[in-house]
Amino acid sequence: MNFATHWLIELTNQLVIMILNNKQEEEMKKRILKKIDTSKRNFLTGSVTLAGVAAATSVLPITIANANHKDSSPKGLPDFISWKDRNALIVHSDKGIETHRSAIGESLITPNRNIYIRNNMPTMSDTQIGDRNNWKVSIKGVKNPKTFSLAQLKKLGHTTMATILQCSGNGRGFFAHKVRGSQWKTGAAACVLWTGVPMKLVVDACGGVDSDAVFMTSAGVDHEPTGLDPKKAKVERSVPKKVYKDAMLAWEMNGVPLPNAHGGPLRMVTPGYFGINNVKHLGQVAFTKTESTVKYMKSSYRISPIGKKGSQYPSCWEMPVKSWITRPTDETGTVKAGNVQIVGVAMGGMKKVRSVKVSIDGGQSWKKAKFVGPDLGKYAWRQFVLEANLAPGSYNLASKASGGGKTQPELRMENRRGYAHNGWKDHSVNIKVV
Ligand SMILES: Nc1nc2c(c(=O)[nH]1)N[C@H]1C(S)=C(S)[C@@H](COP(=O)(O)O)O[C@H]1N2
Ligand SMILES: [Mo]
Repeated sequence: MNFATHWLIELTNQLVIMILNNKQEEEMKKRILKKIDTSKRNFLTGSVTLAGVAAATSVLPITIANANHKDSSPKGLPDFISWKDRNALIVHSDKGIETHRSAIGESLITPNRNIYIRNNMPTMSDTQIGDRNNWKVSIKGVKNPKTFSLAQLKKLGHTTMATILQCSGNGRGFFAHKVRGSQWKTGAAACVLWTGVPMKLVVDACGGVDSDAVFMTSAGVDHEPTGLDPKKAKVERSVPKKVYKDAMLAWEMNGVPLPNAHGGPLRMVTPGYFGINNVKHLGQVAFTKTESTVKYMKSSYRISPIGKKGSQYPSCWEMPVKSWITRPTDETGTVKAGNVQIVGVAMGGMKKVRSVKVSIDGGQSWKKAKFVGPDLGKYAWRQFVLEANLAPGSYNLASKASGGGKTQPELRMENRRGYAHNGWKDHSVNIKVV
C-alpha cells in the first residue's frame, strides 16, 4: 500500500469514527439484533451477520500505534476490554480474543490484562449491571429456594481458589478439517485466582439440594439486554450435581472485583470443567432433574464425530490432562546456542498434574521437566522448566503431561467442532537455535 492510499484510509477511518460514536454503534448493533429476532431468521445466520458487523466496526479504529502488533491482525481491542494489554493478545473477533503463547506462562497466575475473552453474548455494561452489591442470584431446586444479593452472598462465606479457565475449543486452530469458530491455538486458557463464596455454603443456607436433582444448572442473564430468544441466546449450562461441592460463586478475579468482561459482578466457577460451564453474569443456579434445553446446552459444545451432531454426544464438561511450551517459541525471538530454559504450563484436568516430560527431538526421546513455583491445588496449572543444552540447528520442542492415571496422547481426537484438544504433537513448537 503506498503512503497516499494509507493516509486516505486513515483519514476515512477517523471520519467514520467521529460519526459512529460508541452510542450510535451500540444502537446499530441493537437494531440489527432486533431485526434478526423479528424476521425469525435462524440464529446461526443471525450471529454470522452480527459477527460481520462487529468485525467491520472493530477494524475501523486503526491507528499507527496499535498497528504495531506481534500478530498480523490490524484490529484494535474492542472498547469493552480497552484496558487489556493489546500486545499480549490476538484479536480473532470482538467475541474471541486469545492470549499469545508467550504471554501465558510468564507468571503462574495469568494477569487479568492478558486473559482471553470468549463471549457468546455481548458483555453487560455498568448501566445494565447497575449497583453491583445489589446484583441478584436465585437458587432453585433446593429445600428453601432463595434469592441472594451480592452483598448477602459476601456475608455467607469467603474463600479463594485457583482454577484454570479454558475454552472447550482451545487448540481448535490445529485441526485440519474446516472447523467453524475462533481458531484458538493455546491462548484460550488462563490460571486464575478467584475469590467468592463456596457453592456448598450457599446450598447449606438453602437447606440442601433437592434429593431428586441430577444436575446443577447455571444461567447467565447477558442475553436479556439483546432481547433475543432465551432458547437460542441464554447461556445456561448443566453439569453433574456433584460439581457444586467444589464450585464457587466468584466476585473477584486475581485480586480485583470481577471485570464486566469476565462476567462481573458474579460468576459461576466450575473447577476442572471447560470454560463454558463457568457461567458469567450469573442470575440463577438451579438443581434440576434434567439438562437445560437451551441451544448452548443441547446442541452446542457437544463432542461429536466430524459430520455428525446432536445432544446424544458428550457435552464439554471435564477437561483432560494437557500441557504446552510457552518459551521459547517462534514468538520469543532468537534462541542462542547453549543452555536454554524450556518453560511451559501443565494441568491435570480433574486431577493433580503429576509429571511433565519434554522432548527436543519431536517426541523421539523425553526428559522429565521440573515443576517450579507454588502448587495452588489440583485445579491450577503448574509451570515446568527443563534446561537443555542446544547446539545451533532446528528443534521440535514438545511437552507431555501425566496426571490422574492419564498421559496426553500424541494425536488429537478428531471431532466436528474441534473441542478438547490435548494431543502433544500439534502443540509442539519449532525453533531455530543460532
Ligand atoms: N453468561 C455467559 N457465560 C459465559 C460465556 C458467555 O458468553 N456468557 N462464555 C463462555 C465461554 S464459551 C467461555 S470459554 C468462558 C470465557 O470466559 P472469559 O471470557 O472470562 O475468559 O466463559 C463462558 N461463560
Ligand atoms: Mo468457550
